[in-house]
Amino acid sequence: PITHHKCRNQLYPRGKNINRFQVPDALVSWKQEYPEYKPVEFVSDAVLKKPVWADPDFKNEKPAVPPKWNELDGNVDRRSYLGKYELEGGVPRNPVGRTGICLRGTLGRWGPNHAADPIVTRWKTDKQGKKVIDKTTKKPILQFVCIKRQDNGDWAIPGGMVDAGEQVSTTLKREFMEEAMSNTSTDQKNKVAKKISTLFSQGQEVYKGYVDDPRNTDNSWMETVAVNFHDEKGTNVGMFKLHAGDDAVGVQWMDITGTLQLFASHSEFVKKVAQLHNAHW
Ligand code: RP5
Ligand code: MG
Ligand code: MG
Repeated sequence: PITHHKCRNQLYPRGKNINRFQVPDALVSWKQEYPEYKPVEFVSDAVLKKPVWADPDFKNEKPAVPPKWNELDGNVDRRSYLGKYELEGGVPRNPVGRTGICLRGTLGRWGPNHAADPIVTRWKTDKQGKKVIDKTTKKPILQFVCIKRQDNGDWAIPGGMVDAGEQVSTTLKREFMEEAMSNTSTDQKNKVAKKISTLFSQGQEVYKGYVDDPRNTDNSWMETVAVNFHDEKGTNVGMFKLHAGDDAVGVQWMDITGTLQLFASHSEFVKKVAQLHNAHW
């Protein structure tokens, strides 16, 4: 069974000293009785302002049109990749288990919040253009486009939220351009757009499901589709200048190794990419 760690037992991100209720490993699952469990209630100011990307307060307000849980609700996808989730007090319950925080935290949607993660790779090469082989595993080393997140300084895949009604394929490309190639000059734009379209037309899905994201709560959680776009010859995006933008404050081609420490469950997704290409890990 899947479990979560990064959304437990620590300060809630972007909150004002919101400490999660302690949940020991053995009591994560809802199947275990935990009578003392009292999750801390938290909704961020940004969510309380009712921006377009957030749901109404379904717990306290009775909207004229009730949400369609576990369904495609208008253009909001309330379906989970983990199957049908349960409701508790009229709102979804995190299928992976307790997090020590309830309500939505900083997430906009009750239930699944859908994201997409583009993992753009090339081979690491030396000055002569030859693949660099790792000394211990004797396997070639892959590099991926990695961004530094503004919110907590973690290195991460340049992913982002799927907007209401947006196709996942659109999110993948849009987030990559926003976070990793933000200031492509106008004279470069057409050339870049063409190349990026070619690269992004042949992705390989490596993961679809729950993300162990530090923002998850008992009622709201992240799910993603992670897709690999590989520039085999390094002649596509491998040649472009990267530039951090939007909520990214840094960007670089990062070597893929087993020691990578990335945001949320991103190391797990990147590992799958290494395996897919029989590369060093
Ligand atoms: C993670 O949060 C996903 O894997 C994705 O990378 C990211 C989306 O959130 P923002 O980058 O928009 O904050 O759970
Ligand atoms: Mg973004
Ligand atoms: Mg992002």
